[in-house]
Amino acid sequence: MVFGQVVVGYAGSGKTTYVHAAASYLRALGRDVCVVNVDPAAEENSRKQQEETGEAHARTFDVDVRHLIRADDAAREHKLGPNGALIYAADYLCANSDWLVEKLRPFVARNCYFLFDCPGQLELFQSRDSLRGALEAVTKALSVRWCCLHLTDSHLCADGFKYVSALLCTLSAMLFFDAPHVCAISKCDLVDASMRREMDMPFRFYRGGARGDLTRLADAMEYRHKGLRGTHLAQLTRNLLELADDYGLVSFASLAVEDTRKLARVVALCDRSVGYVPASDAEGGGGGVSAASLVAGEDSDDDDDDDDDLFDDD
Ligand SMILES: Nc1nc2c(ncn2[C@@H]2O[C@H](COP(=O)(O)OP(=O)(O)O)[C@@H](O)[C@H]2O)c(=O)[nH]1
Ligand SMILES: [Mg+2]
Repeated sequence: MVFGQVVVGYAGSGKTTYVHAAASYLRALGRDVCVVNVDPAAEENSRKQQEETGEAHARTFDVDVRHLIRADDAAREHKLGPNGALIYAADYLCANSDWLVEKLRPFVARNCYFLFDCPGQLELFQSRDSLRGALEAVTKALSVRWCCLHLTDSHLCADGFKYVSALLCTLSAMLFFDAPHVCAISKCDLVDASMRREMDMPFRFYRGGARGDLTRLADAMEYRHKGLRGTHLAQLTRNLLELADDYGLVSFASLAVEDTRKLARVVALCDRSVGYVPASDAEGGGGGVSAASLVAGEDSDDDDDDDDDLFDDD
């Protein structure tokens, strides 16, 4: 049995940045990692990112589905638009999932921990003939135990409606990924005073997700958006928040890739969700950080956003 994370979330939520940061962190702890790109359209993204950030090199993957099929090639060959090409490429990957299985097999033999960087288009996972089918084939052939790490960009918390739709997106991923789920709000380092002022509730509330009374957000939105109260939209928003609350499914860890403590906690939550005990923990600590102790920290205290306390007092 080998273990891994399937990292999903909207485009731009920080998946690619996270998988590389997590891989560096895990390798520094002495864990063998295999980073897999499952996005046939990823090159365009990484080129764009290189231009934006001035990075010298595109980030590399140990296994890359673009060596099997690239969305831009599919677009050229079959005269498809960007969305059609992506769907074609995902279906092609599913039909040729043996290719992926064979590419991953040597890493399974090394007992690697897998980090799958997925496309932002979650609809590619809704059909069994698409990326979901490819993942199922890998799981079956190689006995991988996954958790699904779902990233939600922190800026979505600054708009109640966007937060509600992000919650729904997270819940919908839970429906079609038959695996334990870990949810994190990414880019928490960008939550500054001005973003907090835009939020209807203290930032901690959004991270707490279903652990708080989510309908308090509906109250706050109705207070802020004059004219919302009594409308169908207000009722729908409230009902959706109640639904998320009732099922108690969603709560978010906080993530900022440059913050090793936050990164380590997310990794530790993923480990715990699949029952993975890193060798360093099993042997009583070793040189690494104990996943169990980090998760215990997460459970016992929201201490990783000290300034939230200041904000709450405002
Ligand atoms: N400030 C900050 N920026 C981040 C973080 N994670 C990702 N980003 C930036 O968010 C943008 C989108 O990230 P990317 O990993 O390409 O998102 P993806 O489309 O989900 O793979 C890039 O410009 C990243 O540098 C983070 O933790 N903090
Ligand atoms: Mg990406």
